[in-house]
Amino acid sequence: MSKYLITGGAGFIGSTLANHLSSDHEVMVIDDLSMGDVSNLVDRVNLTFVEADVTNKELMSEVLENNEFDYIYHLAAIASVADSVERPIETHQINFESVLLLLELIKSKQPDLKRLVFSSSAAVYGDEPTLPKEEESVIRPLTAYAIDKFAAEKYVLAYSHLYNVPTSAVRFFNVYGPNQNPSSPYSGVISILVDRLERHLRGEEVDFTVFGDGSQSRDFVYVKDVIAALLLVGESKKSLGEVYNVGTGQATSLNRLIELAKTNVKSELPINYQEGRQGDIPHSYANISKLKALGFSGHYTIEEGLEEYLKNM
Ligand code: UD2
Repeated sequence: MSKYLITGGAGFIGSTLANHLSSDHEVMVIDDLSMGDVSNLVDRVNLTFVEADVTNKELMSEVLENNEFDYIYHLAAIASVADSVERPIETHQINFESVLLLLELIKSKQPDLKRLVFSSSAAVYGDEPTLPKEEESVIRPLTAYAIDKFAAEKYVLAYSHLYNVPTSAVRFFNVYGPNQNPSSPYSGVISILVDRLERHLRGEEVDFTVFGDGSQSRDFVYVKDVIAALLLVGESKKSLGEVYNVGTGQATSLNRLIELAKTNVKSELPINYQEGRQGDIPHSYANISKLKALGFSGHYTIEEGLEEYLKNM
């Protein structure tokens, strides 16, 4: 039995990881519930929930002083790019300063930590058009969110060679699956689509808005594959001090996604095409060779992931 700390552990990816681990391991979740929800956490036997903000120095210091963790997954963040543009100072405190604080606390209080895994984002690649995105591709972070993620990622990896703090980082592409909050217009497109499908099937008069002509494409990766990647990166020796793309290596257009989802649940949900979003990138997908070289093999194509997700709708 290992001991895990998961920051942002009541959020979408964090709670999926916490629920997966807490059947066999001891898990502590820290979350301020700004995006997450305690109801996402199912197993409470091996799980301790602490409602707190990761920028709270006293609290974080106490947690790291009084526990010996084997693994720390830092998933807490302002996850919305739009929010980061609205609130750059708060974003910087949460998405960057909390990481530096955590690194310093680990350096002084967690000598036996096996790994810190930091969640970065495909946003770091920005609008650089070369595809697929490789870890060594040109980085062109364009928003407060992307700049903080990239800077934090660099710090995390630097602590590995500067101070021997065992770290790794992952760059998530477009993660989807149960428990993703669809409430903001900037929530993941699949969570919004599934919410509209659910409501339409219940008889509500709703439609789904496509920004642009729907030809834009993304690398949509199912959350269960993301959990497998997070565990692999955390446990592998080779991943020490390294960053990994986490995606499927395949791009799917929004139009294809809508067609798949509608066919799957036999829905006639109306689609409303509007002008494209400012700053939207046309295409994005990952080269995942580096992750595969660690032994990763994704189990879910977009068809399989969507089918499983919609089954539990
Ligand atoms: C993703 C990340 C974002 C950042 C960015 C970097 C998510 C949720 N967001 O943004 O945090 O890392 O990548 O490139 O993973 N769309 C619609 N209708 C809707 C919602 C979205 O048409 O109701 C479109 C949107 O304009 C975009 C596509 O769907 O073209 C995907 O949108 P998204 O917000 O899910 O993800 P993305 O790639 O823009």
